[in-house]
Amino acid sequence: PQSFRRLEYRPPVYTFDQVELDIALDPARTIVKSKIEVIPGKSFEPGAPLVLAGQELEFVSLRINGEAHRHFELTPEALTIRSLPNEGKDQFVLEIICICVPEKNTTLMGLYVSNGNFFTQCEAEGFRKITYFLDRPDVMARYRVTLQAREAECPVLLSNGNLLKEEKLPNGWHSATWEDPFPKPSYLFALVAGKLECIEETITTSSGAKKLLQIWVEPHDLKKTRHAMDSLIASIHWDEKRFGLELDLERFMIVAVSDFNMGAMENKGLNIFNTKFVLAQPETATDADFANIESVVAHEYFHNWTGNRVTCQDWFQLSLKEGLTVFRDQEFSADQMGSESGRAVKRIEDVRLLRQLQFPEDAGPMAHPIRPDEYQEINNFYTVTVYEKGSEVVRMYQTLLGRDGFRKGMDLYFKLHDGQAVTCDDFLAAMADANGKDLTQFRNWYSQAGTPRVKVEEMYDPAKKQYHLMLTQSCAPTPAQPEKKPFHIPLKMRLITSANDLPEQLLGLTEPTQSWTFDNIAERPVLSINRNFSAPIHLDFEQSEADLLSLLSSDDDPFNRWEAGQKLAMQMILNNRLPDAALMNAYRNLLLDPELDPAFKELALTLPAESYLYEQCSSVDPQQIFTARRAFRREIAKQLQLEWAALYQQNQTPGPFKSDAQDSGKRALKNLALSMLLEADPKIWAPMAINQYQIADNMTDRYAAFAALVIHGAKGANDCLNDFFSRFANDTLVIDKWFALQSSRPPVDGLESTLADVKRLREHPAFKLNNPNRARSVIHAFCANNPASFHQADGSGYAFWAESVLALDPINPQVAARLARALDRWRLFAQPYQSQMKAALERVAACPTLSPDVREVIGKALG
Ligand code: B3K
Ligand code: ZN
Repeated sequence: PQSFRRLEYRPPVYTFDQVELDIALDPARTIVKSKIEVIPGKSFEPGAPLVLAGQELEFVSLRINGEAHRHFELTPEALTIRSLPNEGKDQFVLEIICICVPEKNTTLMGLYVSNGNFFTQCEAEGFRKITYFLDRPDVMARYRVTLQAREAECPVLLSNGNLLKEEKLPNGWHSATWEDPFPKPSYLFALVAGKLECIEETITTSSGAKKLLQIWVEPHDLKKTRHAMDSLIASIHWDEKRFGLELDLERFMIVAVSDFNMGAMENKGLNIFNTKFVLAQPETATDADFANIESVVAHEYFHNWTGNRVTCQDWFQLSLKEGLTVFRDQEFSADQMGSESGRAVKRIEDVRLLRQLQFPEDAGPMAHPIRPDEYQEINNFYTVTVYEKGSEVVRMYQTLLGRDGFRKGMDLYFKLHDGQAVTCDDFLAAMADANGKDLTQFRNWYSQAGTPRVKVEEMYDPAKKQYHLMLTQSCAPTPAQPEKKPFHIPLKMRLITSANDLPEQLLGLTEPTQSWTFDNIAERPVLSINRNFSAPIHLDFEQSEADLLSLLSSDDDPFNRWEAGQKLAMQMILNNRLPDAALMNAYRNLLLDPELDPAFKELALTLPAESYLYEQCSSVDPQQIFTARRAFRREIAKQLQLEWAALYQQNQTPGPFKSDAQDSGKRALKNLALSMLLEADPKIWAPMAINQYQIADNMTDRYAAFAALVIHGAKGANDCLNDFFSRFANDTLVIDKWFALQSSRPPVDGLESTLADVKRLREHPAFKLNNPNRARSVIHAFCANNPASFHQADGSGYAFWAESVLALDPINPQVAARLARALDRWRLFAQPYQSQMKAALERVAACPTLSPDVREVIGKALG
């Protein structure tokens, strides 16, 4: 398979200035005419051919400076044009006509049809499926786009930028012309056409300019757009306030589409979203959905500066825009929580996700630095490493430089690079230069994969009243990186004593081993280190249970308070122990503490995920871990049954539904209490869950009750399943939840296996393999979110996985490749699981027609 390497980057030979597109939309035969001003690029040499990327296109004609041109070659991937006027030294005008077939396009890259409407997805390399082009992010051009379609079928015609004109054409056709004043790479191009309606608002931005905001959806979804609009407005104001960044277009549009490979896409002025991240009403969306919508809307909006105004030189630099934009959306969401404890809750959620998903990636066969050096298929590198670890790396700049220093770095970055396609080095240099800091060693975070480990050793000398701390860092080998250089690791720490008078400090761990001595420490302190998760590392610290309990009950850093509880639970679960009296007491006190945020209590009483527990083992027995974790949970459920019952009553949220941090935190705790009660005794508590299911006025409560019944195999679960389906039969996103809940149900004694259910669900009339959300709600939910059902000793889960990857791949390689990742960590598992997984991987590898996407994932897993 072909690999692309970061160090092989060459600037473009030619580049584009002005691009005119004329697109006549027809599902069976869309005619694309382009007229492009071509000029020499940075690597230009006289006589060099112009090589344009193109895929799955029917070529019609080529003209240069108005004349038919015959000197070209066509392959399935490229159009190579030779004998350019004056050896290409002068600007010339290239005109190409080609045809594509949107209705046949199931990959959802390029131009495709969803529910009868047209949409595009061009990042990373989808534009080449629309026309022949220099489809690379360092070619930035100005676009003027005319869309034509039959008015009856496509009354709405949208593209990037500002609307210039609309015209009636003969035979029931019409057209709209859009112009984007900002130069952009092709991956930010978008068009949307069809029967859509919008809500709109006009806002005034910081400079006093009026801007039109629109959210376009299918007509029946209009009533579900308010929350997305509020989120957009809040994002616009936040970016002005926190970073001084203003919306630069007269109009900003969001469009929702139900067939979409990922969450959303930041096309300039025309963001296209998976419906899942736009549509919400209390009756149909959970608190988690509301929060996700807010953060994805913010994320795509923030890309307007971090990604669009300043873009990436090449795809190896993806984290330049993604890590930074995730950091920005995390900070935004934290601020939206409205309190310090809310910010901590958001931080815990983000770290939990990082450790559940990114740590395994960083320890597996697909491990790569946040700036990868090699890829076969770029779509495989939109990873939790590039995004979430990338965000942690950006956060470390802020930790090292302070908020003001970070802002100075951002200001310099925009001052130097607005309108350019740049690299991660440029970002680092802006941060360093704006603050007069040497960040040379910090670069290792960009070049080295793997999660660093920091070993903590401490010693207290009561005679000298000295505390000694020794930190040792290491990082396990990852593919192509046997040896690692030391990282610059910022560690927030505090020594906690009964006087409670020592301040928080920031330690910079830069050497392999480093020691610190703290004087005048009156008594043996309890160490609180890596506070607020200041660095994305593993801590190897054999802290006593007594110290962990003390942190759990009183660390003033909420993250480490939570972390102490997680560590205690993790150690006990992995040692097959049940919670002891001391831990139970700590849990009880925490739950009863009136000062603590309900959302924090919910997080503190939620056990570490199985996927995180796996990473602590050298040989994983998934059934054993499931059983130990479940027994541990049941013990907490049973011993605190009275407390759970009280919390259930105390955390009701009467009055009209609000998706704010306070109410959603209460609902989270109340619904954890409900689930714990069913864990303790489904017979007694099922009626309360059924009642909640029936009277709920919002999806959070209805779904939580439903899920608790299904997960605990309670009586009444089946009635709920039937009721839920018929109640929401017309709401695709809610039906996705119905599928996903059944596929992610862990094993229940006395019930048939979840795999049997999943196989039935695949035959359900409402199941569609072509629709990514629906496919994910059944297949990915089972293979990636239901470890105890998936990892069966007889390999039946893995066989289902292999069949599903092979079935999805010819339809949609990106969705298939995502699923293929589910077996990444096969080498970590004990027998017989390991051999069974290997056999399933080999079965997929044997397919001769695999997409490059799946081929890369499977090849690296077996490699
Ligand atoms: N930039 C897009 C992701 C595109 C994925 C292409 N396979 C969404 C985002 O990160 O905002
Ligand atoms: Zn992004």
